[in-house]
Amino acid sequence: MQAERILAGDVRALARAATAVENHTAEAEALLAELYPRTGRATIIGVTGPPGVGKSTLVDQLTRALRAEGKTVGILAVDPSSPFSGGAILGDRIRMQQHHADGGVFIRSMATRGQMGGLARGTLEMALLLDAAGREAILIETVGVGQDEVEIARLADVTLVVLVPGMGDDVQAIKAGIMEIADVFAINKSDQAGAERLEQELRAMLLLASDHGRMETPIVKTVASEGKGIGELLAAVRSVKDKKIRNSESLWMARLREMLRERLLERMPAEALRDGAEAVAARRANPYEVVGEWLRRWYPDRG
Ligand SMILES: Nc1nc2c(ncn2[C@@H]2O[C@H](COP(=O)(O)OP(=O)(O)O)[C@@H](O)[C@H]2O)c(=O)[nH]1
Ligand SMILES: [Mg+2]
Repeated sequence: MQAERILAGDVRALARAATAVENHTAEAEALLAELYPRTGRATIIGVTGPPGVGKSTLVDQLTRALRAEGKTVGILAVDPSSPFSGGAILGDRIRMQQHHADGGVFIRSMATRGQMGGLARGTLEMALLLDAAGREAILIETVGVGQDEVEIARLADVTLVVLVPGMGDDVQAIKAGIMEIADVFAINKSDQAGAERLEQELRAMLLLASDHGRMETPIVKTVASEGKGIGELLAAVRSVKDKKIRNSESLWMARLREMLRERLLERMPAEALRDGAEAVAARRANPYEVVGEWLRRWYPDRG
């Protein structure tokens, strides 16, 4: 019954479900299982980059542009650094208040509770929920380029990496992480000096990596605080998405494989994992036989 209300776009049912998903409750799992067949329609856009580059401002502007087209939007603000939910994103909350009266914009901030990899999983589940609720675009803002963020970026159909002029060596420092996940670069704060140079540096980097087809990665200059370049940015995101759909059987395969793996590991009895690790550490068993034994125990047909 709750599922029906969510599918019908009921915002209050969605909000309640989002809280359940965030808390990983049993009801949330049952709900997601029921909703799952109705997912796979939303466009998921990841927005990542160092703190202060204007990610939230860009998300806000992209949201306005999408709303102007009549599209419904879900926003997930993910802050791995915040020890308590939403604490560090208070400023964003205030900025986003303008959207609060608009039922077409659903906003959630998420923070890790210290569990490794849990953030990526929680984010995927939240995105699935928003997708089932009929949100046409889901914008996921993440800070920096740590492991969690790379995983979260992989959830997205299109990952937008935001940089600003004057980062200097920072571009070099983060390049390893961003090169593999960036589908589109936004050079935000292009009202400030150095935007041209940053663009040249990026193009040079992309050229070096051109064997991966990265040369075609769009670079769009924006001034998010003034709403400049937003149309071009959205167009670049869409063209990348179309290209990706043509090039891959399903954008969903990788992220679902990851989800299945996590679920499987989670369901494994903790004591089995602990006992196995102890046996291997004490050299009473080798890793191969431990895994072999697990497989025989849980998948007897394949032993
Ligand atoms: N000059 C300038 N400032 C901007 C631009 N975009 C955002 N800002 C400002 O940069 C600051 C950080 O923006 P925010 O969106 O919170 O960055 P985030 O930490 O990446 O989410 C805010 O004060 C914004 O008003 C821009 O294009 N030009
Ligand atoms: Mg932000």
